Amino acid sequence: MIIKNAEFITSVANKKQFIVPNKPLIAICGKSNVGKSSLINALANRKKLAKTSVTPGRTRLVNYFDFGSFILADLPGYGFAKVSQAEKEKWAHLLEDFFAYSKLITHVFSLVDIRHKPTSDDLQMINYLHHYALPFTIIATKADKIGKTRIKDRLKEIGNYLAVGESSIYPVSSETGYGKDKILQKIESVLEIYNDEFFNTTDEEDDEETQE
Ligand SMILES: Nc1nc2c(ncn2[C@@H]2O[C@H](COP(=O)(O)OP(=O)(O)O)[C@@H](O)[C@H]2O)c(=O)[nH]1
Ligand SMILES: [Mg+2]
Repeated sequence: MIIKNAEFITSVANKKQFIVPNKPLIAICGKSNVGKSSLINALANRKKLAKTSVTPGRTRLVNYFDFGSFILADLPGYGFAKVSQAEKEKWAHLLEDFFAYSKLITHVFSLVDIRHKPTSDDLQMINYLHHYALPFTIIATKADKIGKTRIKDRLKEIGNYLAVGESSIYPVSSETGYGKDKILQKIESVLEIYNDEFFNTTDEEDDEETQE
């Protein structure tokens, strides 16, 4: 899959502004500074589509990007220590609101730093995803920061901690492009499932649901 002409759509600050997508929507979540914006830029082959930052914790908005055959939503990063409690709660609410509209979300990429043990916030995020029955994939970022021979061990540890199979964690480096192909393949399969479901939904099935 080749991405051409990815474009910024809009930034929103509350649930009233969430966009109702007419195509698959993939959300990207993870703590501040884990590399969400960098991954979006890497996937889009653009340097400055999503603003990356050296000062973490600045994005408290949901940023939407049009990738042609799907939409990417860059979610506000969590777990940034140096903000007030009130500010943290605002972010938490925005995230909760976002996931509560789970019907609008086709898939979630949940990012963790490959170098570190996932935080309790990361674990809570995975629990949210389970709670809302959202299909998700764990992506381990900044793979260039460790030796290639260490990648497998790191995935194993992260997988153990988050209770997901290590083979379903995707290592990536937005810096070198390592692992990007696998993520694009994953996106392709997510889009296929979406389209299959879309075309297989008949009126008959809808009727059955409303009678239950
Ligand atoms: N070496 C390396 N640095 C990265 C990678 N991804 C992100 N970074 C750096 O990590 C910092 C935070 O990245 P950003 O994408 O803004 O994180 P976000 O807060 O999750 O959106 C920036 O300084 C990036 O340059 C990566 O794959 N490799
Ligand atoms: Mg960002």
